[in-house]
Amino acid sequence: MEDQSFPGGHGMRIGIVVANWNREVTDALLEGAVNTLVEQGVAEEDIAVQRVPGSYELPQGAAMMIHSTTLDAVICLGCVIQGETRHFEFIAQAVAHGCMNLGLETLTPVIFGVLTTDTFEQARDRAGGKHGNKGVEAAAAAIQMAAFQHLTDLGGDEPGDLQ
Ligand code: RBF
Repeated sequence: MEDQSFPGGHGMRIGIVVANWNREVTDALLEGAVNTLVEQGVAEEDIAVQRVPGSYELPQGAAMMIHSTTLDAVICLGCVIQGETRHFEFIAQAVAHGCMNLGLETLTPVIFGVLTTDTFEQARDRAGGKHGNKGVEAAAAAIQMAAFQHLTDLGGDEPGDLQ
């Protein structure tokens, strides 16, 4: 991590929900996310991974995880590719809103790690290709938000101190 004051994930318990659609891409996102969590100090046994059929099911899968186990954050990983029909906008909007609403309702950080691209190639480029791996960024966001929540739970410093 470039940011030396990045909080680190020691002692955190993180859930990851992964969509099976476009699995080549979502597996690469998962690998990037898990590697980053471990690099940042999250114990492998504290990373819970669950699979759902498609991205549309991600918020529900995340809700099930939050309500069935104690988690510091949940990462939703998926890949929605623009097709010839309007499914793309319905699915992408539903997942984005679902993740946001779940995070606001439960106050468990819910991280949106869903690629929404025009082509499969654009998605691959962002899942371990020339544009990096968005799973890595999702994991970093999860740790940062979990640390933010711990600080506020303790009534501690201002959130701005977490940069
Ligand atoms: N799920 C994805 O994660 N990515 C997609 O690109 C995707 N495309 C879909 C296209 C159509 C026409 C349909 C009906 C579903 C698609 N899904 C996709 C699956 C969706 O997220 C969900 O799993 C199913 O609609 C079942 O609720």
